[in-house]
Amino acid sequence: MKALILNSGAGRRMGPLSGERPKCMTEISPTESIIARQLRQLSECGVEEAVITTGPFAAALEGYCRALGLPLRLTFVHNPRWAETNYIYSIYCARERLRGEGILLMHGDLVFEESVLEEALAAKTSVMAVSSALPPPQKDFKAVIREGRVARVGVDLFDGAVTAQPLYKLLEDDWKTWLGGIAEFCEAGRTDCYAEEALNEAADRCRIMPLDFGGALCAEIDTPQDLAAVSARLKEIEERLVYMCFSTDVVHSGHIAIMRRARRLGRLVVGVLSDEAVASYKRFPLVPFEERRALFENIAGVSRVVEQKSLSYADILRELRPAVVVHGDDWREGAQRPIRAEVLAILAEQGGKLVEFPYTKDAKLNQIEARFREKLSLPDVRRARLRRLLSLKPLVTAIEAHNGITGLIAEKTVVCQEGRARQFDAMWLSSLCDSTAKGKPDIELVDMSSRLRTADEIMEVTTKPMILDGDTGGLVEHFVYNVRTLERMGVSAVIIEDKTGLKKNSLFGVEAKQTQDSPENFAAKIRAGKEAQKTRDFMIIARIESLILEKGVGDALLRARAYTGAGADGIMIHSRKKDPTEIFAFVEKFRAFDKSTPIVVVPTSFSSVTEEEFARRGINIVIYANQLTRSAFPAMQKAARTILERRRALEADELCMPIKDILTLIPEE
Ligand code: SPV
Ligand code: MG
Repeated sequence: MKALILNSGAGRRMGPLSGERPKCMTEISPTESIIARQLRQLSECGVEEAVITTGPFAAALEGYCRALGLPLRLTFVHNPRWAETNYIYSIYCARERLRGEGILLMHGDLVFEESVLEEALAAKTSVMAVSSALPPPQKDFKAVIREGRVARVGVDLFDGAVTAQPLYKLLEDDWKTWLGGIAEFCEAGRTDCYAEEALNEAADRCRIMPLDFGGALCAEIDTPQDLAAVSARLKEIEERLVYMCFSTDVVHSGHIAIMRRARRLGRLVVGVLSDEAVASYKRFPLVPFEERRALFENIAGVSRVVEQKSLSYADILRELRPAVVVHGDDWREGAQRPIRAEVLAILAEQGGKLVEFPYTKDAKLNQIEARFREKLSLPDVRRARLRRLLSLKPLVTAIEAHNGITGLIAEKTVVCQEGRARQFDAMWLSSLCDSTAKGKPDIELVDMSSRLRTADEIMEVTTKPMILDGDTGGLVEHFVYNVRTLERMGVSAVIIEDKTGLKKNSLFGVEAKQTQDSPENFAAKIRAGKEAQKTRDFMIIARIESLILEKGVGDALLRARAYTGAGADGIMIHSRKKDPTEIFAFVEKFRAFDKSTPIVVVPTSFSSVTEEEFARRGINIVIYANQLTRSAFPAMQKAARTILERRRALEADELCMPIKDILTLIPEE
């Protein structure tokens, strides 16, 4: 869209300020004049061409504007009769340059906030800037609004008129009508009136809607008093704190553009989401917090970078009390909706406002995200992340996965509650579920080659860290090989249990004959594994079966000391009792002499205990070891039974996911 800026007037009311140069060259801030600000704003908003009418000091104005070097095509049209005519005649002089398209029309002494210009440009209809918040001025423009349209514009209207400013966005038809009226006026010699008189005569053929800028800045500078008031407002706007938060690892052109727009609203403070908060709602950040912070600190126009520690804005908004929060409008729907609602409530309390820019889905960004995901699934990157998470979070959660689809559920399931997003941190490759999926008992019958194939299948479609259930670890001679294989694959941890001989699932307890290894033998296995491993990231976690085999907390503690002494990177304490008392007794006593070794629990039996309680008691990893398998099987059985009973599939349909959903469940990349 083309802009038309009217600068042919003498600006006499400015006194000496317009004595040697056009009024529009008056400085309104230490760095900008009225016209420099207008032209910058236009080019920043995507306007490519401006037609400027000139009067006195035409050459000086043209030279000045061109020297600004803005990416705008500039055309200057001189009104030779500027001293005796009004701007209606300047428009008439420029008419040949203004035909055939819509126009953004403004007076050369108008100063406005970007939001006003942006809204005008975004309007689907022709608009004129009006304010319902400001009292109608005595001398300046007012508009009469009738049936939602601008019916008359002038300085002498009073009854029911609202404040108006000479900033119009005119669609081609409306502009053509008005321009035609201007030509008729001028050709009839009526050159000493406002162009709006021609508009008023044609008003019933135009559809110009009021664009209410409320209390935002949009004002003409006619006098030195106006200048002082506008300059003070601009200073205020510049100081206004504008906040926006990013979770991204890469800053691309879309982010720069939105920051540039945000910066125009005031002093931009950028929040960078903490690693933990990013990991909780999106995926693990590839670039750690400190580097992300540095990234934003080095972006022009960002005045300060702060850490936002949670997805909820509540704490940071209460601390910073920004006048404006900026966000893409994509958060109006979906998981972030409650977070937006909370932001709106706090801003209402604090007298701030939310500005939302249209969110554009960026194909390039999707590609970057896909590449990041690939990177997150690389062995070195994935392996290290369990330790990273343990250092970041008081409690890490893992859920079982036994094939690609359960891996995807572990990867992608997110719930948002009370301004927080929750997802699982890691995956547990359970021997029970891997065996069950193959219709086999959990007795180390599914051998390590098969288990590794399952691990690989899951890893192919996920990025989260994997903890592998290593059963007894097998023979020491085999275990050391397996440790290296797991490391190479990018598995983060293996948990081996201190049993020997034919292992049966622990949840049988003493009902099945099971033998516990001696603490010395098992410690030796751990030591051999630790010596074999090549990276520092990989973890060998020792699982103590003393409580399962009813040997008591004392035996478990003895073993815990031996295993950590042998280099175990974590202790898993298991129990099949509903009552967690024994588990908690172990944890308390263990923590009395070991504050840091991570403790793992599998609350299949003691499932009533919450994560908050585990964390409070000093437990670091909670594994939900079999819930996906146990929930899927009854559903499958029920569908199978229903079909058999009804001898058709209709009744089973309501138990099933729609075909459309299953086809799109896994998008093609
Ligand atoms: C598994 O999930 O295979 C486990 C945990 O080893 S448990 O079944 O509780 O023994
Ligand atoms: Mg197992």
